[in-house]
Amino acid sequence: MGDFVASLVGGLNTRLIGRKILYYPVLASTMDAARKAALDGEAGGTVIVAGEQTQGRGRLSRSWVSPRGSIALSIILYPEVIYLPYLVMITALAASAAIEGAASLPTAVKWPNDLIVGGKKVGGILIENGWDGGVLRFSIVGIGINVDMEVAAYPEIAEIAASLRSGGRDMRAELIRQLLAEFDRLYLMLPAEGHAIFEAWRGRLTTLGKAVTVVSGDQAIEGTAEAVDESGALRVRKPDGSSITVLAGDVSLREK
Ligand code: BT5
Repeated sequence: MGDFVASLVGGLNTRLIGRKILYYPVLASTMDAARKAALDGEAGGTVIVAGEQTQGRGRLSRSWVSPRGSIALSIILYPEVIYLPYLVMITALAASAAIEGAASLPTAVKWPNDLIVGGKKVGGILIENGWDGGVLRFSIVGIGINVDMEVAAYPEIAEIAASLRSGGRDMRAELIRQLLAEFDRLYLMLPAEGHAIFEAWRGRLTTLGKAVTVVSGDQAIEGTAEAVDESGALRVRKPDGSSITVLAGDVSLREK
């Protein structure tokens, strides 16, 4: 797999993201490896890539299926606090552009963090921040994208998930390269271009205007997804005319 990393690094011409790439054939989760590296002072922009994960995770302690062949990576960042809302937007924009570029498939974003191809989830985003009291020490941006995955072999996601097909070529390296290059470009536009990034992200969302169910713990609230704001929060209009605003970390969303 040395070749894999060499091909990734060799083709990258970024200023910050992926200047250093660490590849591990097997990790529990790239999030934990990246967190540990950040605590050890690893350089910002360093990317941890796993060949496979044995304990990949999503938000709210959910698990992430991450077999060999799929993409699992985490980016170590030391952002300003005011950058935080934009990280999920940048990640979604970079990942969807990379899927469109490398797999030639139209890709949508389902609020807050699902990458959708043909109506199904091909990838997800997980952002975890390291706080020391009120001080932000680091952020870890995790991205998983299914490549050559036999979705039917995983009953828990068989209905909702889909996978890209590499068709024999090294789509994974190409996809990662494009993703890191676009992430680099967008991240280095902060903070000045935050609003433009927000608008591009909003334009990619399939969620707005749809009937949705917001699930938070054992509560389910029905309504219409009405708008997102620049903090990344979603406003849902309930049938009685009142509205609620929900944050990405807290809820899952079912689109009708
Ligand atoms: C996510 O969470 O979608 C974020 C996934 C982030 C994964 C990356 S891989 C690299 C890094 N290291 C990690 O350990 N994680 C990150 P969430 O919105 O909570 O969605 C999780 C739900 O997606 C699960 O409960 C399943 O229903 C579904 N799911 C699990 N594995 C999937 C897969 N491979 N493809 C599509 N859906 C999946």
